[in-house]
Amino acid sequence: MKMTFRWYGSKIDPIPLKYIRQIPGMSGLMGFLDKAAGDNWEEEEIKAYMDEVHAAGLECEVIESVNVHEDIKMGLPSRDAYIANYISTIRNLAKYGVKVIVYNFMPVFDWLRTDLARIIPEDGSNSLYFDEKDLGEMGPLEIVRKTAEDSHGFTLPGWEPERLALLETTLKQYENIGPDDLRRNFKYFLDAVIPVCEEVGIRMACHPDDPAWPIFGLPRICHSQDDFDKMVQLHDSPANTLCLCTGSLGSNPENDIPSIIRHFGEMDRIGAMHVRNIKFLGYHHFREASHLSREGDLDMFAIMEAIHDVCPDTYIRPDHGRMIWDEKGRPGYGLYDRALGAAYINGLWESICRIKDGKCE
Ligand code: DNO
Repeated sequence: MKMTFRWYGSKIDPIPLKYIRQIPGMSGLMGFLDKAAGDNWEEEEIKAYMDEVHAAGLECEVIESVNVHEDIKMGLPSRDAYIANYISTIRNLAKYGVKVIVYNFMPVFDWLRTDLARIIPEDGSNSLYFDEKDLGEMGPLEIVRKTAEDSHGFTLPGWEPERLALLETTLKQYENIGPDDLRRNFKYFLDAVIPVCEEVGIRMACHPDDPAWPIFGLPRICHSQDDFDKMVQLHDSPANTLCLCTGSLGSNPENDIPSIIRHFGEMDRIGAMHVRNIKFLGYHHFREASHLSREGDLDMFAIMEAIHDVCPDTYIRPDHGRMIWDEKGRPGYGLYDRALGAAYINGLWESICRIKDGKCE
C-alpha cells in the first residue's frame, strides 16, 4: 500500500508540504489543481505543482477531482468539447507520472453535509455531519449558501463557485434525466476516455456518491456494489476502476465495506482507497468519526485486512479528519486528525502484514 495525503496546493492549502512529509510512512499526495470542471489542465500548471511536490520529497501518482463537466453528465451536444479537454488533461497528467485519476459522476453536488463542524459532545472536537431531516427543511439553494458560509473561506473540493452559480438552471435541466440516461451518458464518457487511459498508463477511479443515496431527487448511480458492477461493465477495462471510499459507501449501513473491497479487488478494479470511519446516528443520519474502529461503526481492521488480501499495492489516503487541537482548517482536511488516521492505518497494516505474511515491507 502507498500511503498518501490530499493536498490542495500552496496557494489555498495552509498545510506546508514539509509537515506532510514528516507524517510517518507518507509516500506522497493525492494531488489537486484548483480548476473549474471542464477546463484543460495545462502542462505548465501541472509541472509547477509536481516540481513543488517532488522538491519536498513526496510523490504524486494520484490526482483527485478532475471534475467532469455537467454537460457531459447531462449528455448535451457541448459535451464533446469538454471530453476533448478531459482527454488532453489525461495526456498531460500522464507526462508527469500520474497513474490514477480520482473523479466522480454525481450530478451537481459532490459530497454533501448538513453541518461542516458538528461538535462531538464526548471530546469537544468537531466533524462533518449529515442529517437528511435538516436537508428536507433546507433545499438545494439553502444548503449551498450554508456550506459556503460554514467553510470559513476555504474552497471545498467539488463545490466550485462557477458551477454552483448555475445551480437553479442545472437542477431544472436534471428534471428530465433519470438514472438510465445518466448511465448512458457515463458510458459515452468512458468510451471516449478509457482507451486514452490504456494508451498512457492511467487508471480512472470513480468516487462513490456521498452520502450513498440519491439527494434532492437527482439521479445518482454509484452508491452500491450493484451500481459499481454496472459501472465497470460500461467499459470493461483494467483502466476503468473505482476509488473505494469507505466513508461514502459506508454511510449506508447496508453496504458491507470489507466485502465490497474483496469483490472489486479480486476483479482488479480498485484504483485507489479513501479510508475513514463513520458513526451512525439514525436513518440517513451520521457523523464522521476518528479513524479508530471503536469510535465509529466501520470495522477498520476488517477493511485493512481486505485491502491486504486483494489490493495490497493500492494507494490509500486517510480521509476526512475531525477538527482537533483548535486547528482552523478546511473542513475535513485539517492536518492533525488525518495524520493520526495515517498513523493508525499504518499500525493496522504492520500488524496485518506481520500476522499474515510474517513480515512488513
Ligand atoms: C470529498 C472527496 C471528494 C472526492 C471527489 C472526487 O471530500 O472525497 O470530493 O475527491 O468526489 O471527484
